[in-house]
Amino acid sequence: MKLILSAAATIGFTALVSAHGYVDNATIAGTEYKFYQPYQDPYTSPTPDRISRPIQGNGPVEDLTSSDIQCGGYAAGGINGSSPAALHADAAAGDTIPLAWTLWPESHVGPTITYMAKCPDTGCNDYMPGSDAVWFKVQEDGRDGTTNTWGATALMKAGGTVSYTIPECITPGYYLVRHEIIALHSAYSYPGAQFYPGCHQLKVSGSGSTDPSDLVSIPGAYKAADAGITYDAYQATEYTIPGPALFSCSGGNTGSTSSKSASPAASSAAASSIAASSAAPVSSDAPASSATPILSITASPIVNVVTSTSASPTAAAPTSGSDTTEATYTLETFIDFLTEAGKEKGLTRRQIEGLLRSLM
Ligand SMILES: *[C@@H]1O[C@H](CO)[C@@H](O)[C@H](O)[C@H]1NC(C)=O
Ligand SMILES: *[C@@H]1O[C@H](CO)[C@@H](O)[C@H](O)[C@H]1NC(C)=O
Ligand SMILES: [Cu+2]
Repeated sequence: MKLILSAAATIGFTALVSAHGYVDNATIAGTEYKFYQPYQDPYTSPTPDRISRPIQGNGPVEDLTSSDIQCGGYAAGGINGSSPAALHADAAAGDTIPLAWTLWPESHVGPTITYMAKCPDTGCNDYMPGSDAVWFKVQEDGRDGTTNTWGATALMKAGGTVSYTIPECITPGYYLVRHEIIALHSAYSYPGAQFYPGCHQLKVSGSGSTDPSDLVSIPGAYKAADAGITYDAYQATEYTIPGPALFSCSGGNTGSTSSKSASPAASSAAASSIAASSAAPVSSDAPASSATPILSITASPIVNVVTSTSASPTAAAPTSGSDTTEATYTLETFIDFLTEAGKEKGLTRRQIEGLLRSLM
């Protein structure tokens, strides 16, 4: 896709990439831990010691078979999976741990899921699970029936958290926790589901003696054809959370906790603020007959695509209306739109973000 953006410098790449989210911090046994900060830690010397493993930006992983799906990473860019963190957070079996995400985009509906894996007795800080089956699921929160309330909904307003509980019965020791959101707004075909995983390290105390069985590997636990991976989120159909059954100390199917709030309204307010827009022409290698869309980008961030005829973009736009000549995107959904369009050309989302970055 050839893309020309001019006068787009009104927004910086930071605005672009901070459109997703990541776990900013967690309060564990009364102590606040800042998590890995993808836009600060790599540029800070010395690198801050964290309990959480590095993530590469906050873009999604889309390949289920990639090592990136374990704890983050950027295999295509030469970073094969994540790497151990320096610290462990002390916690007790039975503790509930709230994970505070940065504001999550409203379009990115989907479940939250959390796994744990036992690390060697020497700790997690030189441990990479690789393809070993070591993971058990401790938290999952999918869709509330056929409503628009999802596990991720609580994170769509400032201050939202997702909590998991360390199973009370597990053997004390070091554990790696893998927590993710799966965004399903483009999941109607595979690849399409977007995974946002991250891992942190715990030292768990307690008197339990259970070592969970039926462990899974990650990658491996999810398949493209799973009902929870290829799923049309725009239909009112029940959702099946992918992966293994939730581990429970009683052997039953309980133990999931997640705070969920009723109102998903927050981010549209942000979207309708600030209007420092600047018009910028965009051309693509779509058929020459199609109208040149005009892009106006505001700091909100909002992208307006206005076409002078009713010619529609090559991929489904997030807004509907066949005669519409103007589509409003958040920057986020605009990138999703470009990614969708770029798929035909074999472009990945990362390449598109990189392309936009190089133009700004
Ligand atoms: C990258 O990770 C995969 C596992 O996902 C592994 O098979 C492969 O050997 C790794 N490559 C390197 C260069 O470490
Ligand atoms: C934790 O992260 C949330 C979400 O980004 C933020 O609102 C909150 O201020 C953070 N807390 C601390 C103590 O940094
Ligand atoms: Cu996205």
